[in-house]
Amino acid sequence: MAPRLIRRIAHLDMDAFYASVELLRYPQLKGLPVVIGGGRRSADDALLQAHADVPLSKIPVADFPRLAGYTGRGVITTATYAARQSGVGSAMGLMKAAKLCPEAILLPVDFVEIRRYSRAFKDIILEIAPLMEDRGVDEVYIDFTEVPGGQRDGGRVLARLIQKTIFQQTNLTCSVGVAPNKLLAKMASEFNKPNGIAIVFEDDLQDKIWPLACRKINGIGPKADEKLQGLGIKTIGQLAQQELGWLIDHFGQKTGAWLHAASHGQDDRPVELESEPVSISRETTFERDLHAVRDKAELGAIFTRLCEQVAADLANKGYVGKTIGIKLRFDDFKSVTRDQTVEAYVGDAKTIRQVAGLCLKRVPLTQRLRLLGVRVASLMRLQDAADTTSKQPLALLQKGPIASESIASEPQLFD
Ligand code: TTP
Ligand code: MG
Ligand code: MG
Repeated sequence: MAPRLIRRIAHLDMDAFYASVELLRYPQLKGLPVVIGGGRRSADDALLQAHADVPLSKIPVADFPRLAGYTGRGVITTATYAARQSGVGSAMGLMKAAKLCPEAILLPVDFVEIRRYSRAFKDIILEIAPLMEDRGVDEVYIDFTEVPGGQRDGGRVLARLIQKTIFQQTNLTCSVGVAPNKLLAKMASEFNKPNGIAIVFEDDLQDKIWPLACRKINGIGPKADEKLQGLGIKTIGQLAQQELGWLIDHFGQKTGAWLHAASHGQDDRPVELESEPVSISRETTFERDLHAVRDKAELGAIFTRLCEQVAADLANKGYVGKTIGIKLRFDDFKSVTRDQTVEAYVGDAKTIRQVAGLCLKRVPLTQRLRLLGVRVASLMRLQDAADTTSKQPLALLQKGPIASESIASEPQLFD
């Protein structure tokens, strides 16, 4: 008989993620205090310009901008572990950090690179363990229960395989916690950071979880923590000693019951699979109905803004698309949609605006409009598209359906 499977859930979190991604292009900074934060500054541009003739990895360490003397309102998004030794970390003001660690190197965030590596490490995990829940830019939950190696040594064997494969393919390190549920796995992934693995079983509750501060429970924020402290409860163990009824009296039915369960390490939330979006769209209902001719300027500006928002959403989620469409609702509440499929995958606001503009020409615009929407569908991940897309996304524009004469003679919006 096959051995009974016990529920094993992993939480994987990349180490000093934004900073580690920068170190991939500047490996000479490895082991040094580096903080990421603020916008791109003249100092960053100057660095690149002054060394335009050498590879990034050859820029001398001495030439990088330092925190010392920083003035401004920027905050740290993250810091390397070397910098954390000086007490700096996420969300701290850069000016304060400059006092604690003036020699730290200060670099801006490169969101395009961040998204690329975020997608890359998740794709690597999916190849090995398909039950993955995306929890943001640098972390995921993975259901190890039925994956080969997921039970061996409490999940350590599979955790090590994933960790090693991510490192081999990206040069990035991560930390993994494997536990009976998401709640405990999330805590465990921090136990041995960076580049660590921690295994937690139900029986470890008292030794490994109860001594921790209540704040370590994902879901207990600063406010709840303050209230707990006010009631004399500092650790998860102290929380676990409270009667359920007492917790409900102080925190209400829902939160009280949750605090009770969490302090006892109970959590039965499933790992929810990533679902691929079918389309990405934005629409807006106007404050007053707008007319294609009389309100042309206002409508044009709204149309452009919608296209920019869709382009930003696509970029944030890491997609490009081939089918661009519009939706209109008239003052009598009738709606129409038009779309057009182009040859190459696109994602930039300008191209979306151009193609959506062509779609709009196919609609008679004699009635007032209540709503305008822009949608991009037939999506592909940016990363996959980069390999297949030709570099001439605009050749397509001639290929779409041409507005008929009668429609073309109607008022034209947004040419
Ligand atoms: P975290 O996983 O919280 O931190 P981290 O990956 O930098 O470091 P650790 O090794 O402790 O996991 O956050 C992931 C990224 O999210 C981080 O690299 C930068 C960004 N971030 C912010 O922009 N602001 C913040 O306040 C935090 C906490 C993170
Ligand atoms: Mg992290
Ligand atoms: Mg994280």
